[in-house]
Amino acid sequence: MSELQAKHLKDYQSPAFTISELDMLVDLYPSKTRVIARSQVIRCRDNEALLLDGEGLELKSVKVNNEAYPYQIVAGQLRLEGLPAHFALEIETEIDPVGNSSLEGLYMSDGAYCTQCEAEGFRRITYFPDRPDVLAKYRVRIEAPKTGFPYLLSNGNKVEAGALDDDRHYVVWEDPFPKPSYLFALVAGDFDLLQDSFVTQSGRHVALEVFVDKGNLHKAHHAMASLKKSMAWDESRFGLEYDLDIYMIVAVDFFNMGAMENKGLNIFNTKYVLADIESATDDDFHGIESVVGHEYFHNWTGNRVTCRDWFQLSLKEGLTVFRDQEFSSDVGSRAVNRIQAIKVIKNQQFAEDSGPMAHPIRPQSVIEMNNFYTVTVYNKGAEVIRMMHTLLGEAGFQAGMKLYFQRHDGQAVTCDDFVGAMEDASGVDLSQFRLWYNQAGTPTLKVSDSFDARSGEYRLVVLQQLPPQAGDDAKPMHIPFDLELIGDDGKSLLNKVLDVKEAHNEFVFEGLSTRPVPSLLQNFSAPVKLEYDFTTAQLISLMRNASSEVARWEASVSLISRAIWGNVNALVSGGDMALDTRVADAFRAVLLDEELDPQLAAEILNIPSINALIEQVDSVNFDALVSARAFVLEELSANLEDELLVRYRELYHIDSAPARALKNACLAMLARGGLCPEELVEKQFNESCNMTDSLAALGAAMAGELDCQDSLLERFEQRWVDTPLVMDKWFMLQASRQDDAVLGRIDALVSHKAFSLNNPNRVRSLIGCFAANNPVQFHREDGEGYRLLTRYLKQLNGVNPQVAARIITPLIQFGKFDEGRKQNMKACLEELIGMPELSRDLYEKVSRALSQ
Ligand code: B3K
Ligand code: ZN
Repeated sequence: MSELQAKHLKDYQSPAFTISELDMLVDLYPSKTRVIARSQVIRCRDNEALLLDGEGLELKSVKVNNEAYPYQIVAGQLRLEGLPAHFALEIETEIDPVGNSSLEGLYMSDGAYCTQCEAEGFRRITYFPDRPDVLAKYRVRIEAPKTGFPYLLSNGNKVEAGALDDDRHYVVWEDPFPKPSYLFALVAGDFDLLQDSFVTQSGRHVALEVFVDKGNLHKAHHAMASLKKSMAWDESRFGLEYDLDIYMIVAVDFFNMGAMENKGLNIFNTKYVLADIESATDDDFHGIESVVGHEYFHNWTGNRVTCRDWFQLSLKEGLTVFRDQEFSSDVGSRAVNRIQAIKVIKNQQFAEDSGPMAHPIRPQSVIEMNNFYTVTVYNKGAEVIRMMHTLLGEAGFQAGMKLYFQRHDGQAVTCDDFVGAMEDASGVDLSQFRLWYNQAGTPTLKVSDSFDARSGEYRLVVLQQLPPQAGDDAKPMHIPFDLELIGDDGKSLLNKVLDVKEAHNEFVFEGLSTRPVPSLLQNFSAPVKLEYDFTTAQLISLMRNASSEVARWEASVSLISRAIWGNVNALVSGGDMALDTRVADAFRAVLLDEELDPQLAAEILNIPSINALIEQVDSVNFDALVSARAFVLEELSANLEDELLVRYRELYHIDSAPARALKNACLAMLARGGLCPEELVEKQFNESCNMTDSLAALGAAMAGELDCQDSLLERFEQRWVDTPLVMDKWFMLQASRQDDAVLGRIDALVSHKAFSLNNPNRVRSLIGCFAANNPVQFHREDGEGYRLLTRYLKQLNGVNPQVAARIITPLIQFGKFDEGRKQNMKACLEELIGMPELSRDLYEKVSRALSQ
């Protein structure tokens, strides 16, 4: 049980020994790879034993200064005592890459060797102080057969290569930058290679290389273009240049997450590299650009300055997500990117904040670190950085970044160090703001207002309420509150960021002739919930007149959400459902507005999902919600049918991503209303030469339950059965089907030749997507949806615990559901917790859920 014990931030101790240099030999064999690690070790504190982490290793020998040395293995760690102040340590271990289905440490992906070391995977390669505050210089020699493994890659620069006996060869890599073990990478395999180069602003020539599976070279160009764009953007916006002579990206099919920023050698999930117009959607292209950017930006925020300990993960992740969001916004639509980021917070992060895994962006205790690569640490973390940007302004923020690098380049530091640099460079007091790092949960702002026509005074009262997750001694936070006041004539009267710092705040605005419409928390200026009793007329006015496009979208979400909740109430009280014609008219105006960015119009027409709606309330009548949402969609669709068809036809032939987005949003709305003509869908499917349109047609056929849906699904499958990333889309469509037969179909698809429980992308597409994106069937009253997920979680627990723990999320977030569903979910969790070999990953989540 000792390994199930939590580690606490308050117990952090600096390392007793550090490693200045590591010289490694990795002699690759499928199930008996030999690793010899020679470290230069320096003692930092006297009278302490050297403790090295290790997991699943076969230890062959331990030497100190070339002599065999006594050791013990205590709780999985290698323990050496009585060591000198400075010595050479040599450890030989043997590992089994083929048998490694967890995809952590060294493993095989489709015949190639590759590694994943963050957070604690290096300990599966050799015994080592596997913690981010031990920074060493690496020299790595890789040996492998020439056949099948012509490319042998690691971090830094290639310094030596040559032939060996038995058709084997070797390459030696040296990374001049000291790094923590989590940034180590190794790849050996046969690939197609796309080469290019980049000249940095100071004139350094950098070789750029993208390695992909054989036959996929034509799908690597967008990733390469995205890399060059990212490098140029980081120079122009942040003044940051690349620092090695080579930057490599390798795409592998078996990968637990999106990508990994290993120094000089990024390893990517193929999903975030491979794309061409036929097989990838516009969203896929956008995703690739943003992930390539994200990993590249880590070179400074993460690699040059890294985390002292894993509790500080948001130091690099929140900041790097902020940077990738800014990149996407500078090179694309700022409003649409902001809307997408807001949706992640409201639909997923708020759910995490109110569920059993709630944690501050700097968690205080952790059992399995991989469980904390969360929307809270990443996306709320990015919102916290964004708030600092709002408070300091771009110039102040950039001054803070500069000071941060001046002070900490080459170091492993804390979130406090980052805030300290921001504070010192800008002179802005961030002492209260620091609470964002400590307090979990989502604060609520309750806003009310009054207007005195005689004095022309408008008064805004903002009450700040802290959630229970913030703890008993929670204190009010510093919340930047962006406000616009809009006059009767639709003109902007004031645009300002207010500082909300107290539990009770009042703001008075003078000299107004009429009562203004307030646009509150514009641009989602803080990750908080907002309560204000908007009238329908106010929301419609905001949809039309708010100067922020994001605020116009927010108003549309509030308007349609209220219509849905109104109908939920009608259903519950036995009344009739109805849709206010003003609501339909407001959406009609969006469709008719030729000035509006079509992508923004598409966002407005994409009515909030069931899961998004659930996040707006504390408890839900699920069945009534499903019916009310379907009713509102049908009404809206019927009301707007003519305009939807006209807009659809106008956009049909326009070859641009924004036009496709709006066209397909029109199609989807028609389909959900049962008003989508079959021939329209078939025509689009037949004529489409891009994945965006093909998939949208297929989705419409399924949403409208058209007769052609099965034949289209079959044709799609036949065409793409050998293209795994496209089959993922097909699995997702299958998993999202709302009819009762979906459960049986999922069980059958697990035996499909394109499916494998060992491949995380496949698992996420079929099983993960079912749980996360098919609420109607997942939350079936009879509990069969929960039981289906549980069956696969039990299998995955032994195969890949990290992926299992990721897709369990909807099963532990039961707090808002009725007693019957809660009991069904809990029964599944009880079954899991009773498993004999339950992984740390699942144990942490399941036990937290059950003790809620
Ligand atoms: N740093 C990696 C994530 C590692 C996840 C380990 N479970 C990718 C990223 O955030 O850029
Ligand atoms: Zn990252």
